[in-house]
Amino acid sequence: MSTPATAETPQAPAHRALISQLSDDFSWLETYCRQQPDQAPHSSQLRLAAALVRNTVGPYLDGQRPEPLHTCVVGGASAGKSTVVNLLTGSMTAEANPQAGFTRHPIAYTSANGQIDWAAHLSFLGPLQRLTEPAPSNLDRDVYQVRRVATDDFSKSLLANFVVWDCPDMTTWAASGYIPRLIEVCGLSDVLVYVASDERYNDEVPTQFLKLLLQAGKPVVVCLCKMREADAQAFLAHFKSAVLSKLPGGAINCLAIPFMSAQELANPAGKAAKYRIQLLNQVAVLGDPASTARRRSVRMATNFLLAATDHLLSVARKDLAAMQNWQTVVKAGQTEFENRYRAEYLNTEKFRRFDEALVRLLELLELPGVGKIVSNTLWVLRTPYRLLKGFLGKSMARPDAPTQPELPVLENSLKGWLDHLRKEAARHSSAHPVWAHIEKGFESGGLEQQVRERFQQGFRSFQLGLADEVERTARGIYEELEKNPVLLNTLRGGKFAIDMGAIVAAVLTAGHTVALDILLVPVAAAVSQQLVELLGSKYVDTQREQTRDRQLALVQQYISAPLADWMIQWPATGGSSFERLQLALKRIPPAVQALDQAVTQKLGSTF
Ligand SMILES: Nc1nc2c(ncn2[C@@H]2O[C@H](COP(=O)(O)OP(=O)(O)OP(=O)(O)O)[C@@H](O)[C@H]2O)c(=O)[nH]1
Ligand SMILES: [Mg+2]
Repeated sequence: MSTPATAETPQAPAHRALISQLSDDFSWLETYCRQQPDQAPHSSQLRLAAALVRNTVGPYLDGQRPEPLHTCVVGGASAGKSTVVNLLTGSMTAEANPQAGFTRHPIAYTSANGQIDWAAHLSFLGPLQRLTEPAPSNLDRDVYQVRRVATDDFSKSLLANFVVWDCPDMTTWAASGYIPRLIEVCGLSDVLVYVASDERYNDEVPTQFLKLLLQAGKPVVVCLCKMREADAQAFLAHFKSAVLSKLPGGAINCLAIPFMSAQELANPAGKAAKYRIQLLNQVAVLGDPASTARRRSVRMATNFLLAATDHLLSVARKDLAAMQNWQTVVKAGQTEFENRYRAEYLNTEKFRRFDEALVRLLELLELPGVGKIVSNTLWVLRTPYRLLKGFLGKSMARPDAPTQPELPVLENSLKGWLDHLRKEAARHSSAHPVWAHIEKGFESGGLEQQVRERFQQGFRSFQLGLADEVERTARGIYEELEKNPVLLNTLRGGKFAIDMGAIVAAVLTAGHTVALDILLVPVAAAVSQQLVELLGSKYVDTQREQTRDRQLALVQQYISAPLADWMIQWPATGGSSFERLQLALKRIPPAVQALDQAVTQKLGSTF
């Protein structure tokens, strides 16, 4: 069944950008992972993810038609893969060879007159280059080749719909170098043929590989080879119970191809036909109709990506934990820096301007005009109080603790912060490369110098921000009142009422004793004044304290917070691998979601 090529949709470029970014990010993580000795299985999964994106999902979203489907023959070294490929194509073109690990790069077999425009798709098979000249299958390079085969009646029916891929193994000592080639083609495949021989059917590495393919939702046909014909059924049953039953489910068909004679091997389309036909049928049924098979491949690919994203990104878990630790240490240093600034500078700073503001505030509360006479009278009455207060103030006041200058306090606090970070970096440097990178930054990378420069910039901005903050707040104390005559008059009236109330109370208390009046009235005037001053200074002190808080907030805003943010990000900047890592980690989850949505939209309701 054939589906016409879909005209390119207007969204295609957006899909392409998404596909290329996502496969790049997975590929970068794969390379990153390969550098870490304990992460080898993980790198295979990442490679499969990248391969699914660029070889299955990308072409589908670009409107590539489903035919031909791709079937890939995989398995351990010498399992009989190339032999099975020959059965599938009905020819002897795949080099079966007793040397284990003979096939070294993927080779596609297509019918003599088959289209090969599928290979022209952008980023097809990622880094694998297509060979333009024929080469033997043991050529060990990041390449693939396409071979055309003459078809007989049976293979015509298969090769009309399928490209058959012969793949390298994953089990020889050399395989670690070319496993990525194998996985790249697996990402492309719509149907997999997994080959295992009677001797090595239960080996750990190929079984793990089969598991990965099943997890990715690939339909798999298992071909068990080389056993004695009489043992075939028992062997199949044993493989199912010993191997398959422990693996995640999947569309699996299982068949046996007993040990063939040399004549059968040499004539796959004729003498080996009885084995061949059942194999062809099993593969063909999984690809019928092709459009359904391809849609299933695409759906399974995005399902796998969605389900596996967290696990795929867990390669970076240790790195993230180290970055997190660094962040915690930097933040703790920031708090310490701010506490020192508060204790050593802000708490010792008197903000004298507020004392002047208090004087102005009290002056304002005096009555103007006719009231001035009353005010002056009260002023005279309070003379003894003023003199006494002045005397007591002078004799009791303790000398002010000298205020430390602000910049040196900040510089010392910064020094303490940086010293602590340097020590922590040295302490953890052997635990993780992020810390080693930071230690190197301190030792030779000019990290400290850069922090100091940023501090100076921040300090300048802080001073600008602060410029008349204190002055403005202090002035605000009386200016607000000046601008609000109703409130001002109410307060003045209130103060006057307190003064008068106090005096009247004094006169009433003294009765007709003039001498007592002369004593009590100034005392009452003084008490009422003391009360007003107390309220005024309380208000001004609150403003002073709030100014301290505001100043600390400004230090945070202009100096400590930007410095902390910059230092936290530092390991992930300047083109370091941690920068690329963070970028990949940030972009992959939303990209997988977007890809899934695009696929869901295009697939419609059937999948
Ligand atoms: N006589 C006989 N030999 C077989 C049979 N199946 C495979 N062989 C031989 O076993 C050897 C390995 O088979 P291949 O098909 O090359 O195996 P492969 O999995 O492609 O091996 P690599 O590419 O090296 O990983 C070859 O010499 C085959 O001729 C069989 O049924 N009968
Ligand atoms: Mg081979």
